[in-house]
Amino acid sequence: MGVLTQNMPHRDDGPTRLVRPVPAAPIQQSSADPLAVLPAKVRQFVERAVTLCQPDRVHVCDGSEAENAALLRQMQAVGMIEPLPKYDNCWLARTDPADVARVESKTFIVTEQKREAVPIPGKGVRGTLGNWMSPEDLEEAVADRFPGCMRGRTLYVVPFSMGPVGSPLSKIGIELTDSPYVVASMRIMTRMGGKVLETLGDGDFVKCLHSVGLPEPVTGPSGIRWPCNPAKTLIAHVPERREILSFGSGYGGNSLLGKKCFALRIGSTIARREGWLAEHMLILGITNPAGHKRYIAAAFPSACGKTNLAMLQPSLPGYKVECVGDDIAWMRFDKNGVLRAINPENGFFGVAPGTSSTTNPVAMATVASNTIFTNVARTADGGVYWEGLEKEVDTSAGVTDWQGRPWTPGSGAPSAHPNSRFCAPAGQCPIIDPQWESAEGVPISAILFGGRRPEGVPLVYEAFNWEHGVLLGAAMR
Ligand code: SAT
Ligand code: MN
Repeated sequence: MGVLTQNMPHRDDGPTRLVRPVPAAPIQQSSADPLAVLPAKVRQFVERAVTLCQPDRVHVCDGSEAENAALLRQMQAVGMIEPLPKYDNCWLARTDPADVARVESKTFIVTEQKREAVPIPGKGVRGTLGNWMSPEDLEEAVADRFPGCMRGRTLYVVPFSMGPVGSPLSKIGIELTDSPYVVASMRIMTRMGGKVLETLGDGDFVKCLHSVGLPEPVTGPSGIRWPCNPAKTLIAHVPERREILSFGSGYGGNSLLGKKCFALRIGSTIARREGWLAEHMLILGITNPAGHKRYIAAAFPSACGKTNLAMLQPSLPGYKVECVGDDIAWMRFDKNGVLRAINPENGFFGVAPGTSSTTNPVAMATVASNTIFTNVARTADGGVYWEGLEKEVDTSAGVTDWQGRPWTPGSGAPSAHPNSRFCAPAGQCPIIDPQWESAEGVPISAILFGGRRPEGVPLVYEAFNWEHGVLLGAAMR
């Protein structure tokens, strides 16, 4: 246990390299000791990761505009991202075709006892609710992957808050990553930077270690543009120590560790201890024609339309919907017994295909600036394109598909990867709820459960009361 709290063996190829601050050119950091700004516990965590992963440089992220601009420039220089001049400060990343989605089969919960992590099915039945790994197996897996894995790269220290910085419901994490794409994305998806360190002080935090798993030097265009190591991908969680270890993938929930790994998986174990709930739910406010407003939460699996529902424009006259969050809800009962929810995230990491001015004009407005697109197609005039935009984007000047190849409509293959994404700041959403950053959370009046059930159940049905609702929710597949 405690893979991050003890020194791991590493390949012996001479004396341990000194950690140098990042050279002046890409990113400026004034102090000769880049770790001087870190609280003692964070510093210890970073030093152990440096010993294990052997990065060439360490950079502590302050979250500033200047830092972000430098990172973007640096990624552009190596071809990891390209600008989308049709919009304001929007970028396109194309990943390795083998690294395009979250991989649940390689995602593990590490506990002493298997039954603490996953249900144990009867004989002959294959369990489908998560994967378990023993602490001993994790230690072996880490020793097989992490030693020296950041050679030639920069280790970025990313302090982030899930929930508004300093709010009593918020929690702090520190992600150490060797991917600048992860840093830029975490800056959108979480509250990230120096203010988080100040708020943290001596406090405890969730320890997140991420590596693309491909030390330099690498060869081949894909390895330089999008380093990853699909054969060795592993995403492991140790609830007891509040640790997350992610190796080999740079994509979405595999690498932006504040999202699924922290806000849902580690979050739900913290929540169980502290008496609250971490749920895969959107949160929205509905105002009826009489001006009465209610908030609801809704749970659907990934890529089922949570983002579209969270940004709904009602066709019923006189109704108004406002968005609090599109993916994750942290909920607890207040002292009056009212269930209250916050969105711990700071941005939307939504599926691009199918999003259009018809299906979700609010999302289209949200992603028009300061957005990182991943694996969408690109038009010749520097705009984005994906399946669902046929009626509103002129493709006559040419389209480049998500793998960088020329694409023509009707060619059979999709132009954008089906799991291509936009990563956009929530504050830019035109219908963001005025209470979306409220410290105590919004009161929840109902919970919707949804999924892909084309047959066997009615399209829509309603529970008689909360108790019946618990039964229906628990009986869903
Ligand atoms: O790739 S993510 O896990 O971040 C998105 C999702 O599956 O909801
Ligand atoms: Mn999700």
